[in-house]
Amino acid sequence: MRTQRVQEMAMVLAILVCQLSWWAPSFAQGRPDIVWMAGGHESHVNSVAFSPDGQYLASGSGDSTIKVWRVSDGALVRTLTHGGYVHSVAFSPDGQYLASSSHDNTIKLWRVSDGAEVRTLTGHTWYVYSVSFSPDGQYLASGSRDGTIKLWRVSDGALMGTLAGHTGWVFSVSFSPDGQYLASGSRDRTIKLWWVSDEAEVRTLTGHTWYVNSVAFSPDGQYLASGSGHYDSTIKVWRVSDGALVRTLIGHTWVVSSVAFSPDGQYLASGSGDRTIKVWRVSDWALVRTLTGHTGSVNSVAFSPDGQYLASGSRDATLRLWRVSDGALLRYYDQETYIERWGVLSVQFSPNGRFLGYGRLDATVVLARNPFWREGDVNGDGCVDDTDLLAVLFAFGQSGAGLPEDVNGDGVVDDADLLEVLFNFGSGC
Ligand SMILES: [Ca+2]
Ligand SMILES: [Ca+2]
Repeated sequence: MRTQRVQEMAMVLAILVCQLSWWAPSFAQGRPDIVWMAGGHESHVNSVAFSPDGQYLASGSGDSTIKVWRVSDGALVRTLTHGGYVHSVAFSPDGQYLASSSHDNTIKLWRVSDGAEVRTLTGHTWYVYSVSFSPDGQYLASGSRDGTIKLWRVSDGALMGTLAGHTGWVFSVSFSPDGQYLASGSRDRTIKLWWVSDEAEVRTLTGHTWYVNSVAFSPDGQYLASGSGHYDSTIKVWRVSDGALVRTLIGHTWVVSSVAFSPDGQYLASGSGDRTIKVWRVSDWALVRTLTGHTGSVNSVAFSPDGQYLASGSRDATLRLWRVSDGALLRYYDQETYIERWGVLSVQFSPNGRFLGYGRLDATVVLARNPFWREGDVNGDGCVDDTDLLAVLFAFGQSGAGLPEDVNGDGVVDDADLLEVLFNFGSGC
């Protein structure tokens, strides 16, 4: 059946290639394209995360719950009650689990398929700020206000080790792309690098003169970037192999709240309390662009999976979408119920770049369409090609809400989606 379909479609492709004229997307600025807005939380939304298959968006809130939303229509799939203020949420790489960290000093692990609470990880003695899965999904790391990082085995919840040494709150933890290292940023003004295999400290990176709010590894694992608080306001770039300070990136005039590398590793973006986003070139660490326009602190920045766009969420209650190549502001998603600087706290692109999800201080979760997503780019690499065609063929006949291969979003992967891919074939490549 499928083989016959493939043959039929190959014929259609041949006909289409003869008939198609070049299709060029329009990049004109236009109306925000909000797919849905959901207001079920009772307190601010601190953290949002897409499931790896792009079907769900999870939101963690100060109301002590996590809500799981269906991306396709904004339906509330389930509400998970943690029991304390929820700081962060993260999906496991295989999409089976959702982890949440809370002010009740615990981490909870939930099964995505039925919302069952798989286990509660206890041991921290103060708020758990951040939680992160290792790239292979075997481990979970948690950073706490108690000054420690704990490493847990996902399969049985065993505590593999407590990484002690920081003398201040641990704000953020991150695994290196190869899963060998764990980095932690602390209020004690240092970053520590740890071996995951034996839970030992590799080294302490010193030099920041104020709190280290965020850390991020470059996609190739070579560098670690750290963003610091307002009496420092710099980003430092470290070489992971020997801990050498590669560069101090100077320019922000207030707290650096978030740092993010582009997926292709060419750029580093930083969001700041000085209301700007800065884009740095990794090859020479030059400041290539300062994105201005926000009228409040920038809380969160995220690159699109194809690396061409940057989304920023701010305390000014807007979400902005920028083009990396020239710094143009392309979209401006305003909050219609503007009251007392109800800001955007967390923003994420869906795994294939089709959507933007963000959580706001006014308890709302928003899903917006990325207007520059290339129709038919199933895997989100910015190019519509064989890979996307194969993905649709492979998923042919599947039905369900929010399947990434369901290009036209009608709930079934069929001829229509194949045609969409064929119609846009070659776009962006
Ligand atoms: Ca693609
Ligand atoms: Ca479809």
